[in-house]
Parts: sequence; structure tokens; C-alpha cells
Amino acid sequence: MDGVPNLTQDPVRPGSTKTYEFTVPDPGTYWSHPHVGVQRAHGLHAPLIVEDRHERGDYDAEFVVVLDDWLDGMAAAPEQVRGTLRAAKGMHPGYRTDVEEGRIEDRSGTWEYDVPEALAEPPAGVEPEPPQARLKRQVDYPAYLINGRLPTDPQTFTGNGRARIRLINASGSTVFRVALGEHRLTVTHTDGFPVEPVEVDTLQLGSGERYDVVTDLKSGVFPLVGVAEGKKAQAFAVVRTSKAGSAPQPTAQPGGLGGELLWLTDLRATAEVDTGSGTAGKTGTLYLTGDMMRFGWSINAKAYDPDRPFTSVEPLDIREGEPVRLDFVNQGNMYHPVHLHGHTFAVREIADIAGGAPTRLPRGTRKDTVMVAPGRRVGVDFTADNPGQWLVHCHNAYHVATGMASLVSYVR
Ligand SMILES: [Cu+2]
Repeated sequence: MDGVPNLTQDPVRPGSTKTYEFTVPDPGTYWSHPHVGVQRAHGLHAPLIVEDRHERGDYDAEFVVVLDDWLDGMAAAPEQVRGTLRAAKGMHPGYRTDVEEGRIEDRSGTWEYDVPEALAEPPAGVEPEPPQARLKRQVDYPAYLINGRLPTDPQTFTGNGRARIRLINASGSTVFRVALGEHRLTVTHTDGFPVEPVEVDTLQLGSGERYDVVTDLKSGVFPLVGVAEGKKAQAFAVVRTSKAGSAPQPTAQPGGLGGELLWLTDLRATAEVDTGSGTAGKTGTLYLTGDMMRFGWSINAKAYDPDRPFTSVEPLDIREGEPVRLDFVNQGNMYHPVHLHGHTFAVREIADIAGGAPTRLPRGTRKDTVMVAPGRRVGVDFTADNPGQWLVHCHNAYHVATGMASLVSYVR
């Protein structure tokens, strides 16, 4: 019931139906979307919230916040963008339109972009660029949305007491930095799985990532903002806990955006979901490869072809019951949020591929989507406990649509 065309099922034809039936082993914040082309970028996605019957439910209000980027019908169809990116030979396609409400100061310079010098060198004849510019070399969208709403027509969340905010980044290719005006946020879960609570002012989500945060709501009206990193724009909603007071402007910038930022290394699995530091088993290295100049992406230099899943790539063969380590290696200069189907791994190691001691995370968080920064290797562990044929891919819609995917394949 994984929904990957030609791998686990035939595509759902126009005018036909397909019923998915499955049990949900793990509660938490999930979402569903198609894996055909760039259909997701047309808005074909939905939150999937699995309630935890054992949880105390220690909150009074629940806000489901879906962050998205949008251009369909405003600038170009997603399929046109993909074509333009591929044909642009490294040029920056501009899809910005007059919808500029929500433009704010660009904070993308605060990203940790310590790309090793050797890797940062551009090809011969190409002008070098500052690190911040690399994040911008993506699609500029005319609009950024929360729950499908423009900043000029925002959703208003209401409630009192303690709020649980379920954040889902459903975007095509945008990293969002989220903050709620005048509130600190306690991170309790990521990708459905609990972590030891950690309090921050702001956190970032790559495409496909989910975070749950709780906060004790103050009295008033507050901006809930998702800054589109590197794009001078934001998604916007309103949290209202009192009748009095006018709504903040869509350009409102909570001070927390520049405050204490959550790092992946801050997150520790709770004891109940910690898998322990397992013994080394089957190891697979996935080089996140590609060519920005022709906008073609791949894993281990093999571009996944959805019409030929098993022959277009070299699947990583694993056997049921064995411990598996995957190393994601990013030698390029773009961020890749890497997602593994069918499993929730433990993040165990983050290393600079130029050398130096890796940061080991003995109690690293469980996740199913992890941001792999330029110049980094991220090591994740999981137990092969879910036999099947599973896609592993970058969750940037335009990266996976040009082939940045591979297979983890159970064999007997
Ligand atoms: Cu990518």
C-alpha cells in the first residue's frame, strides 16, 4: 500500500479508483501524496494524523499546519518549471510575480554553510558565488501558503491553554523556518516519533519533514510564520486566543525567527522509541549526485526511472531481520531532504566529508526524512523489519522528478 507507481502498484488511471487498506503501527503526524511526476506540486496532498491511544493528550488545542509553495495557475504549471529547470543550464528561473505580500528580510545567511573549499569550487568558466546564493538557486514561487491560504487571506487558529502544533512541510522545494510571535516552542515529535522535549524559538523543515511542537498560549493575537529560506517571502497564519486585538500584518516577523534555532543534534529519541546502538550490519552508501548545470539529479549516479524501477538503479539488497546502516553523502551544493519509505530510521552520525571526527548521536532521533547539507555525510540505522520494495529519495519535488531516487530491496 506504499503507492509508488510500477514498484508496488500500477498507477491509478484517470477515472478509476484505488482503495488503500493498512494498519497504522505508529501514531503521529504523517501526510499522503502521489508519486507520479510533480503532481504533488499541484496541491494533491493531505495531512494524515494518527492519534495515540496511549498518549495523555496533555494539550487543549490542536493546530495542523501544512506549509506549501505555490505557482500553479499563477506563474507556470509545475511540469513547465521542471522543463525549464532542465533546459536552463544553470540559469536561475525566475517565477516571482507581483504577489509580494509577505516579503521579509532574507535570513538565509544564518544557515550553516561550511562547505569545504574544494567542494565549493565551481566548474571552469563559472563565476564563484557566496554560500547564501546557493540556497536561492531554486524555484522562486509567487506564493507561500499555510493550509492553502495566502498571507493576505490567512487562516486563523483559535484556542486557549496548551496548543499542540503539527507542522508539515508539503512544499515542492522550500525550506521553511517557523516561529510563533511571542512564544517559545517545545519540540516533542519529529516525523511522527517522540523526542526528549527541547525548547527553542524557531525550527526549520525541509520538504517532507514534520515536527510537532507544544506551547502554552498567551492571551492575544499572534503571527504564525514560515519563512521561505533564501526567498525573501513567507507563509503566514494567525493564532488568536482573545477576542480583542487586531490581526498582525502578513509581513509580521516574530522576533523568534532570529532566536534559538533547533538543530538535528539537539534531538534525542525517547527511551520508548530508542533503538539502541545496534551492531553494524548491511551498509549502503547513497551518494546524492547530480548536475546543477543541467538540473539532472540521481543517486550513485543512476537516475531513477519510474517506468523501469529495478533496472534504472542498483537496488540495495537487504534481508529481513538484519541491521542496516545507510550513509547519505552530499558532495554537491544544494540541500537534499532524503526520505526512506517503509521505515523510521535512527539518525546516528553527521560528518564533514572533507574529514574530521563525525558527530555521533547515540540517542539520535527517529526520523523518516532527514536534511543532508552540502558537504555532509549523514548516517542512519534501521532494522529490516518491513519486507517489501522501498523507495529512498530526495523529497525536493524537482529533484526526485529528474531521478534522485533509489531502491532498498528485501531479498530472500
Ligand atoms: Cu534534492
